[in-house]
Amino acid sequence: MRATDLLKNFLEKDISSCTNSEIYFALVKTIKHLAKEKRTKETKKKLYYVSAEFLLGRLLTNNLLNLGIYEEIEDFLSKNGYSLEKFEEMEAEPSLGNGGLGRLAACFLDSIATLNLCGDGIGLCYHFGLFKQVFKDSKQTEEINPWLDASGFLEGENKSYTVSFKDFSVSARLLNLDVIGYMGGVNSLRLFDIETIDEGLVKKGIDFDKEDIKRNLTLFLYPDDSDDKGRLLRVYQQYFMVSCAAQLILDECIEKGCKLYDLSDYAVIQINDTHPSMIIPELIRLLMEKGLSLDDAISAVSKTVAYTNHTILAEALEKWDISFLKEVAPQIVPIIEILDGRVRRKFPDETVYIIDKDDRVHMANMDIHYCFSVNGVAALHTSILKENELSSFYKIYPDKFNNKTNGITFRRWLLNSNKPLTDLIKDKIGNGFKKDPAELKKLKDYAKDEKFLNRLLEIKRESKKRLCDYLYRTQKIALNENSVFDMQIKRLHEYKRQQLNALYLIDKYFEIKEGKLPLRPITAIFGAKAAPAYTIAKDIIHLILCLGKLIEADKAVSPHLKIVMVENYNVTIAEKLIPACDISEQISLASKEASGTGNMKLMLNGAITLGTMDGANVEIHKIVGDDNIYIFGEDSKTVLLRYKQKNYKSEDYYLKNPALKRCVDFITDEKMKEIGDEKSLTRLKTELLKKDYFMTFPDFESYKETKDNALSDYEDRISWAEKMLYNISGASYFSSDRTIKEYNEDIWHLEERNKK
Ligand code: 26Q
Repeated sequence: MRATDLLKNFLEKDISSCTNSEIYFALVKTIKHLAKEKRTKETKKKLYYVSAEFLLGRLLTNNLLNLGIYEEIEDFLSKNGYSLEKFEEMEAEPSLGNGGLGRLAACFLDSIATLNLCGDGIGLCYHFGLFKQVFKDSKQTEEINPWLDASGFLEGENKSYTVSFKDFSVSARLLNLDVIGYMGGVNSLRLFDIETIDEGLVKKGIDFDKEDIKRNLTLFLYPDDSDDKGRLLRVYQQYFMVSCAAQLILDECIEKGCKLYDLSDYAVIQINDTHPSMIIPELIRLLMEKGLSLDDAISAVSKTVAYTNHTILAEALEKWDISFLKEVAPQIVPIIEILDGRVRRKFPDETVYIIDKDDRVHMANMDIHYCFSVNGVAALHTSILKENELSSFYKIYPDKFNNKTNGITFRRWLLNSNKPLTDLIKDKIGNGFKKDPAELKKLKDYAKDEKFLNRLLEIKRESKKRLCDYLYRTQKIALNENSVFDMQIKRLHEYKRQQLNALYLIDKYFEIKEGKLPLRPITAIFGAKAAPAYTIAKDIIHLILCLGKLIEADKAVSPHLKIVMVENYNVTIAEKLIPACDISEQISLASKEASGTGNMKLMLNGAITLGTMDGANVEIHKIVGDDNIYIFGEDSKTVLLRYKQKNYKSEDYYLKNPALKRCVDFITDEKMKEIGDEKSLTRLKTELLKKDYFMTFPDFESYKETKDNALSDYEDRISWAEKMLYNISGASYFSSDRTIKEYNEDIWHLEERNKK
């Protein structure tokens, strides 16, 4: 049956007498029906991608596109006087992720299904997910973000598991979400919840009783982990997730005829960072319960689980006090002790122990010893893991280590979010790139085609105009569409150095005051949430919002410079921002950003990167070449050496460089204190002067010079368009289809599924 006929059936009456909500839910039903029809038999071996986060974004239009019925439905609706956009906007974005790691998991699910591989995601169904960011008095405040009722895509399943904690147990409820590949297969995202959840537990903002585990377990994603109660709750969540996952995986494998010692013939489990690490002892425990010997259980699990590392920040590597694990799930503690004992007997080097001398369990260490694959997420990141952070492990297990440079799905980040650019590309090189991203390279043939380059510029202009309308309509933010759009959109963290960008903008403010006007007005756009307990990150948000206000009110400066921070940056807003970006800020301290994926989305949409030699920027640089990217700052070797020498003093740079000093001092200038909170601004300034752990100051000069070069190059519109073209075509490498093919060839070894 055609999609429109199905839709009409689900509407049950003539569309003209339906409410918007009836139409929305009929659309959802149509999608679910078609997904069910498309499902085919599973292959013997299946991938389970276990992750505490899946940052999916809205599903409606992406699903229509992937099913190949977008145009048909759009046509039908418009003939009846509706725009599809209206229904798109009714969907609440699932709130199941923080940032890069969660979004990567979502891109991977899309590519796995598109490539017709059999692989499900497993995670948790957080009712309020990540908080909603609301600005009050130029500060971030946090509110709950309910999304479940307004989605419609989740379906309850008739499966339930029991998870036992030390003093009590909970019943798990399984929810299913169809993952529909682009002209490909259909898989599932399986999300676990508890039966006894109580949304009423949430008091003011995002406060709730952190000790009432039976009622709070799946309320929030990563509850505040700045105190022990929050940390303990996080361990409860993790154990709940992996215990459900392990039970589900074993059930499915047994159903297919698995005898358990041959588990790795039926399952491969990719764990997304260390958050699901407890799946290793939990699976060993369950296999032994089902009759396997300890040795056989350890061997079966070690052949099945693979680990991806997403960070080299020491503070983000999870270590849990063994007392926490004893409090939550004492049944896995003896197994962890056995695993650690085996390591200790084999290796003299204390740094590779799982349990350290302070009785803390190093989750990554357990993963590396007992997984068959360990991968980093960009070439530089993987080599830093091998040579620095994890070098003692690399010596022991050189063959386990491999790199899988991240990627993004072009369906969401080009086909769906930038239709005019998609059409232009299609006109030039045909439709092939939609299934085979390598075909994007063909665009290079048009590097000297002025007509094509002008069209690229025109599309960028139109996207900027659309963004202006959207931001005005939704957030009352008014932008000058003829200015340069410079964007830094990512989680707020000191290592990402939003503060460096802010210092540049203060410098620009001074220049304008002195009469040195930019060639064209500049709009600096930020989008970022800070972790609720991360004080300095919130201070940086405060600084940016105050600067924005100060400049807005200064009539001499405001025609030339505007600073805005969009509220509650999420996937939905990213899809509007990215097509409109001219300059993509990727300015992390070299060695600290594992990969970055926003950098890939922005280049794919014709933004030019201004960045350090960090994460995947290094590979972007290699692909597009010096002329098509703006690289500045110290490289990772210099930075790592400085950390080793422990002799960095930010104050030296401040005292040596009057321009820098003037910008830093301005943070607590009288004008700023009039607008902002003196305590917060002073704290931030002191942090920079006395610590600056992420070394903002040494890169200030080269950042300023390089950014000013980019702004001046921008004025040669045709040569800028050529840079855009090289970025769009070079982005082909960063398709998550390429990444997933590599995972499959090197780690998973899944066969393709039969197609319908
Ligand atoms: C750990 C312990 C306690 C509480 C929270 C956490 C925690 C939570 C989230 C640790 C890490 C995360 C998220 C990390 C993340 O998003 N990493 C990003 O992963 C991307 C995908 O690989 C990379 O592109 C980014 O460079 C990396 O920062």
